[in-house]
Amino acid sequence: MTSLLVGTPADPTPGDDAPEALRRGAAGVLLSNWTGASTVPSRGLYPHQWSWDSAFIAIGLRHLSVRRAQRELETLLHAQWADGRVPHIVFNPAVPHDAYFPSPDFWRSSSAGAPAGAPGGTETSGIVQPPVHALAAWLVHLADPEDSRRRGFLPRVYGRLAAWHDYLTGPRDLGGGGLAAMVHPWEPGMDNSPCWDGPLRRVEPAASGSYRRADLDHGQPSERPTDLDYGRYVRLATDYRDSGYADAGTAHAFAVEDPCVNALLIVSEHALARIAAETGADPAPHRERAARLTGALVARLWSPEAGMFLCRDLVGEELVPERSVAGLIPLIVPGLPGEVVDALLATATGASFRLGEVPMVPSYDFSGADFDPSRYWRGPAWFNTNWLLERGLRQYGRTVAADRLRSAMLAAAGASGFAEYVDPFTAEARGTRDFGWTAALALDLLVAAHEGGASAPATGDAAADGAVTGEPVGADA
Ligand code: 9WN
Repeated sequence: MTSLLVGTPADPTPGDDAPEALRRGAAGVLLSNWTGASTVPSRGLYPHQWSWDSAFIAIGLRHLSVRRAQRELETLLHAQWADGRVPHIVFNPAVPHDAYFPSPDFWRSSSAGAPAGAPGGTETSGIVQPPVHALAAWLVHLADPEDSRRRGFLPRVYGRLAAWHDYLTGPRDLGGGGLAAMVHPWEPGMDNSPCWDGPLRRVEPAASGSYRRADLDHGQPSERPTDLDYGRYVRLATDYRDSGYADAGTAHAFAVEDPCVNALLIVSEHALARIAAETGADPAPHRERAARLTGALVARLWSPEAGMFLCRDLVGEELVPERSVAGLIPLIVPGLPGEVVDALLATATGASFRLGEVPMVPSYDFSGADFDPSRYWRGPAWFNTNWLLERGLRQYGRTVAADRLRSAMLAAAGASGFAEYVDPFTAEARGTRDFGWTAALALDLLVAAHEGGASAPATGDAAADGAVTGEPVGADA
């Protein structure tokens, strides 16, 4: 197992074997969740390949095996549809259909016709997840640029990543304001966020006897979405499927612009500019698109009153007043106006999120009416969102806060058995254990801690995109 370990080991204090134990534990999860072509988030609860999970997993896997990390992303990208969408699940044909719901016979991707055009030979879902992939591809490249060049990794993925971003900024610009919209609560990756309660109220749930929830075979009902919400998820997915997965020219009962999704799109667009330059293509269109998206993000989703970004409900045509961690994640976006950065940092450290006071930032406002420390995306702290915040803090020069968050995450990852998420007050394990991105991102933070910064090495023309390169663009306040 350890033969897959590459790079310098973390620098343990004499007599302290905690970093090495954590490294071995994280590596063990990634190795046992590997299926031969990709990594499952969890052997029990999520036994297929998930889109944004795979991107986060590749970011950690690159420290164990660059080739596996490349393969992880390429397996996902090979399931890309003709219209450019990257599906949120790629199904493993060896796993029985009743292991996860909705299964391939629900999505029927192989019969989705033009213009969506699912690939032949692979069963997938028909919705998407946040675009972390170009960022992941760039970080995987940086882990061993020579091997990457020798194997032609970036030239192989560049076209698919560019088509993915074209899909999000084209057919998915449902609001017409330049941002990508999500048409199902599973798409922004924070399924059960209170941000969706208002928009979901308009949705008639599917009849409860028409499907069977497989998630309750593994998760505690008190930690999972309610049956009412699940019925609404099923209704929305059914209607989207029955429209032929059409984006334009069809009525969407649910359509939202999410700040985390769009912040990730911007950072990935900066990464795409790097990838373009590395492969001999023109980076300028990507830089221009990143700048346009940044302007649209601030114009459409920034709320000076809330001191953070909010989700926009495109059906109700209003900002959703709920404060979720998604609204802090734009800290990863380079070049935000100074007053926006200052307000975001004040909100992150204030009563709603208590950065620096609690071990990890919660998924939802501590003082919100719907806060619940155990229920899915309604309060618990997740490792991927905290990893993003850690990079954002570091990008804007808040090194002390970033270092403190990193230490807390490393402690929580190990102590929780690489839990899917943790109680935001105590960091006690919640959800499933041996979770892929928790292990991967812990590994990434461990390497970064050893190297004394963010985990991606600096590459030159930095200050414009610190979250991509890991270089700070501000100073500790
Ligand atoms: C639906 C796999 C996924 C994550 C999501 C998380 C959860 C699925 C579910 O698990 O969503 O996609 O069944 O609840 O919310 O972020 O990608 O880990």
